[in-house]
Amino acid sequence: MSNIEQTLSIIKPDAVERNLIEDIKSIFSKNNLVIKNSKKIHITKEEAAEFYKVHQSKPFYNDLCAYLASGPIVVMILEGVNAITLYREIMGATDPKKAEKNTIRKLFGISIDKNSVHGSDSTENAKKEIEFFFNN
Ligand code: IDP
Ligand code: MG
Repeated sequence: MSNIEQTLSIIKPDAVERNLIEDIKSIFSKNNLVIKNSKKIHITKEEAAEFYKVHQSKPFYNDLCAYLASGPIVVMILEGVNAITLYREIMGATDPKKAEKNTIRKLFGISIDKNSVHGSDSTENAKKEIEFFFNN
């Protein structure tokens, strides 16, 4: 039985700034991930802090929140078979240097913080993150 899931994707400021939106979207479509909803927004540091709350104890939390709020981002709901795991795979490792060949982060990521994309890591977080950006 196929397991259709939804996950949240963010194209982060470094990738929006370098006009990589269409290149990244084409990787989604090649992998049968359908964009169900999409918006380009510029969030505040407070909103970023709320979104990344799970990381509040990490040493990089402040910089991470400032970074996500530093410019426009594109938030999207992606849908497809096993979308959560599939999207994590095509994104690649958090650190672009460690990401597999042809993953989005390997192709486009600049550094561990400017790694071009976000993707939900579990069913529970996908639901929460989609609600955060789209159900209010
Ligand atoms: P993920 O995005 O691959 O799920 P997480 O561990 O959830 O990685 O971290 C969230 C984001 O925080 C990463 O995408 C990256 O931008 C940033 N980040 C993670 N680890 C570090 C670090 O060691 N230094 C700086 N930024 C980091
Ligand atoms: Mg994460």
